[in-house]
Amino acid sequence: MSKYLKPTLIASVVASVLLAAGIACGGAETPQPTEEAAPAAAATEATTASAATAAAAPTSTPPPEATVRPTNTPAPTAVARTAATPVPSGPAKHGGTVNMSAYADTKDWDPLGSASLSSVISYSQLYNQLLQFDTADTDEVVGDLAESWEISPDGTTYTFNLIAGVQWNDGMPLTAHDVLHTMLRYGNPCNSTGRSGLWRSYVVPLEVADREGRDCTPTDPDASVRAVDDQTIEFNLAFASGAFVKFLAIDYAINIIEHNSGSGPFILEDYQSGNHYKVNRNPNYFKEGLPYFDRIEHYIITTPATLLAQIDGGQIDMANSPGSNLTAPEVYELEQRTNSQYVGHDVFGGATRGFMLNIKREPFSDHRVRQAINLAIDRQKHNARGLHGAGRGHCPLVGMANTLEECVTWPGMRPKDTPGGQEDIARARELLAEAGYPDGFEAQYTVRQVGTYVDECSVIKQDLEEHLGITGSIETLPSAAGYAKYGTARPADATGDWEISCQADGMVVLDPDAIYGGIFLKGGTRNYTDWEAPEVNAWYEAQKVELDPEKRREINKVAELWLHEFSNNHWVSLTLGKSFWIMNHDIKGFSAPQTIQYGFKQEHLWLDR
Ligand SMILES: *[C@@H]1O[C@H](CO)[C@@H](O)[C@H](O)[C@H]1NC(C)=O
Ligand SMILES: *[C@@H]1O[C@H](CO)[C@@H](O)[C@H](O)[C@H]1NC(C)=O
Ligand SMILES: *[C@@H]1O[C@H](CO)[C@@H](O)[C@H](O)[C@H]1NC(C)=O
Ligand SMILES: CC(=O)N[C@H]1CO[C@H](CO)[C@@H](O)[C@@H]1O
Repeated sequence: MSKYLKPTLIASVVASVLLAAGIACGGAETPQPTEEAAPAAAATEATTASAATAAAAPTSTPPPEATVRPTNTPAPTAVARTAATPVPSGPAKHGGTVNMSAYADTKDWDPLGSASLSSVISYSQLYNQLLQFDTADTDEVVGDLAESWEISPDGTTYTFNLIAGVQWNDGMPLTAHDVLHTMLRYGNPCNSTGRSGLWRSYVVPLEVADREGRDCTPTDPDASVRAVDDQTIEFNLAFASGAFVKFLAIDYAINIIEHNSGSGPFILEDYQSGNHYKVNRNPNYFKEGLPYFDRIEHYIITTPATLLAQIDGGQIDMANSPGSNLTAPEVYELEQRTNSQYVGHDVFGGATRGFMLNIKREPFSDHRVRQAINLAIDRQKHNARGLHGAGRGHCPLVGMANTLEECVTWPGMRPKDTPGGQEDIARARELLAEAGYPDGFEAQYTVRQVGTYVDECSVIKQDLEEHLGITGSIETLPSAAGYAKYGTARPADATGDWEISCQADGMVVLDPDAIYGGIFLKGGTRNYTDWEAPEVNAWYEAQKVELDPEKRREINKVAELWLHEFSNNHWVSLTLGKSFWIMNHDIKGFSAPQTIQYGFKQEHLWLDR
């Protein structure tokens, strides 16, 4: 058992959280949020998370030092970071054509047709959302089409007032009925949720006539979302939630229905599948003075080498997202080589790196084996060698519950070359011996050929071999084949064809709901073995309705400690990865978003050339 949280303690903590949940539900009845209060609550929550990010954010800070350890993993090239983040200079200027690189083509121009990152970075600038993340304070939710909004006293009805006079590009007025049609399409249970419909897990579920028989006509749409009049739209939530507005503010939650032309800052002029797409400034854009660029030409450049060559040749001004597939050393070298003419802006919250243990198969069905693995893994080494020192945050809720400073002192988190770290390894060996594997065992690793996943997996394997005698080989698979293999563990009567999988979970918004929903709840995208824990379900339910950010954090702290303690868990949390949004120093007005999943309208950027 863990030295720092005894089972009896866990039980009493669970009880007190359940109690707190009861209080929280009662508390929700007390008069609530004014128009500003609730969005601010959500923003505060995000701010606390970003406070941790901020420490690591200045680009002039050298990357964390690598833990040096004899190993056959290719050591990262040590490159000092010299570039400073450009500060906006002078008043914004209009005009200019900017060349951007896209790391992949779009699958669709209809947001509901594809909710993948590669698609949203393409179509986002053509449309608007009801809400968006502020382009300067990127953790704050502000209106996009909505001019203001009100929240009912019990926190479950959100009423959005649209900005008057907004038009579709074809000149037709954009009304609340258009927004409603879009939302009903996203919310329809006949369609997959995708990211465009993530908000729908907060709203009273939309019922349809006969889902099995494909009669997807909503029976009582008003129960979920309704147009009050031409300018007003109302959402009915199933429970009060501070996170709801964040999911409505991501670029995926876009309006398009009935008017293929959109209402956004740019208009698509030319698209050549697999090659480029070019957009022009919308001269009738409803936001006075925006956008600044006259034209953006997006070139689809899928390989990092080609991207670097084009940047060196001066043909690319910026990437259109942080998904450029360049490693940290490649970015730092680019900054040095160009004397900071090009800067890689740090974007955290991209993906929580971890690895999955197949709890349906021996020996991982024994929680002592999983506990031992969680204690023996070297997080610092994973960050240094797998992510070239560019990651941060090693606990399950990545700084949104316990602070990174707190959790780095926990067993399993402590650097392995410290007395605490050595103790962790010794305890891990004891646990493995108790489980009947004093000399370790052989395991199969599976990893998808994506980004740096394969390198990261070899670091993980080395650790477990060195510290616990767990040997085995790494199977690398193309992305889709890897997912298919993970899926073999889904059926109730199957154990699956994999044992340890090196994987990440991309967070759409930096909110605990996103991590629970992705990894720690039944039905989660990264929950391939249908792992489920009643304690976690209770904590999740309690924190999701808690509107007070501090109270919510307290619940999540307890949950996080329990998850990390690993008396029952399936996902070993490692590192929150970082991505880099590359742009020429003379592109101004940029503030890095909190995750790699939003901030693609580019209406606020301008060229100082
Ligand atoms: C489901 O999504 C498609 C777009 O992929 C859309 O055309 C269709 O209307 C949606 N179906 C329903 C029932 O909303
Ligand atoms: C943008 O890219 C195109 C195609 O590579 C090139 O012809 C053009 O010169 C580039 N523009 C700038 C400003 O670099
Ligand atoms: C490039 O990055 C994107 C997003 O991070 C990812 O989906 C894609 O698989 C990566 N491509 C390669 C070749 O690693
Ligand atoms: C039993 C169960 O809830 N399984 C779900 C696991 O998650 C996937 C989604 O990623 C669902 O399709 C399964 O139904």
